[in-house]
Amino acid sequence: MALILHAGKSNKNAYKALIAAEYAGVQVQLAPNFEMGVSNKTPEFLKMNPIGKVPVLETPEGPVFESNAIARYVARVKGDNTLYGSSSIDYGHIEQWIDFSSLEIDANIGRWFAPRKGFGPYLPPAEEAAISSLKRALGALNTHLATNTYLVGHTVTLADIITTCNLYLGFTNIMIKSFTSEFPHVERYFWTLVNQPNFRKILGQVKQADAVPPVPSKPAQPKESKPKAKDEPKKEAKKEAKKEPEKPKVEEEEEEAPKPKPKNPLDLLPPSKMILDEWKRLYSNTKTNFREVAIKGFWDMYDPEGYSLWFCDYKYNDENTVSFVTMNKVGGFLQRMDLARKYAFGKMLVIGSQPPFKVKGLWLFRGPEIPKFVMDECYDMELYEWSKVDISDENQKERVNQMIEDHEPFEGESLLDAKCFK
Ligand SMILES: N[C@@H](CCC(=O)N[C@@H](CS)C(=O)NCC(=O)O)C(=O)O
Repeated sequence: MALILHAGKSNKNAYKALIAAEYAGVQVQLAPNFEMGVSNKTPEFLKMNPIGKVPVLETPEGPVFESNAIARYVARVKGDNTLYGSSSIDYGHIEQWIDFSSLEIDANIGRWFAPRKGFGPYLPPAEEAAISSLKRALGALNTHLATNTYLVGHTVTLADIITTCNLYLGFTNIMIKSFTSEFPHVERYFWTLVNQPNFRKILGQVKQADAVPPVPSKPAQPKESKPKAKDEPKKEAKKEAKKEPEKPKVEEEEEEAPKPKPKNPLDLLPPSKMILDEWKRLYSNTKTNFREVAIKGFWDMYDPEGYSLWFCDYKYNDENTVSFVTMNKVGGFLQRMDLARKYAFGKMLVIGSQPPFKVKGLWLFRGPEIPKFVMDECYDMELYEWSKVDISDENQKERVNQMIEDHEPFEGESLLDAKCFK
């Protein structure tokens, strides 16, 4: 019989238990017709959680409240999984990261986000303190993840589930790319985890926030700083506005009428004789004699004035210890490159028969450089070393050919996977 979880459909605290349930093979169902602010105020609900907060899990042995406790219960109810690791020290570390992500990450994201959404007073120094504590925590997490794929051991544990759900709130609401790019290992970790099938089933496709929510139009004043003299509050408000940290540029813009979308600068480049779609069609339709037809066709079409070719090499190959995680990581990269589909073609190879696997790729971009918007908007770009292909060098040209045709062996090794972006 399924356990009943009382929560709305988009509650990141409920996601913890729902994802844990997927890993643990436990049936958990959201209570039908749950309505936040109504269902959690009824006498029946208050019997389950006297302070009326969600989520609450109904079990045959009685209710459990507090989302971490619920997720722990779900992870353990059958007791035949590794969500809690396989030794006492794993268990200790899993609990350590659960507390860390709840107290140092989730709490500070909440202190930053909630006042901007109008839940509680907006106080610039408090926001500054929350952001600074959050950065300290993300810095520590980033250092740990520089040499670890998961928080504990070599598989997903409850610590990853709870940490990812906590990061999810930040990534989807307030931690925009320019903020998270300071923590590349956290970014890699987050996108890898949310793209695991058991996470994806619950979270769907995750999209990073592209703007920090603006400051509420009437910032609340702290009760203690109530003005004595008539003209003091204005001065205070002005001073605080000056001190405001990380003021999002979007704030002022959001008030204005929408501007027409500027053209992508790549559309303003001089026309090229190379038609990218023609190359993509040739690549897709060539089933035999690939060298003679597709590769030859590529070089016949290639326009070094209008396009450039780039090799990329993953900087953290030592982390690629699990084949499916490595392949998912590359899959995630290609999904995020969707924004460049009109201007790029790519091949990504996962190389080797044993871990750690190497990830290398070849990209064709419109224009003489890697487009700036790709660098700015696709965080994966920073995870690779990029070098421009010198097409006057026959060895480099041959390497391009081998990457396009998934040549095996590649640089003496077999291919675990080859993905194409077209
Ligand atoms: N520490 C609790 C936090 C629960 C919580 O704050 N829930 C919010 C919704 S996400 C809520 O029920 N708010 C309604 C209220 O405060 O009355 C947990 O992890 O379950």
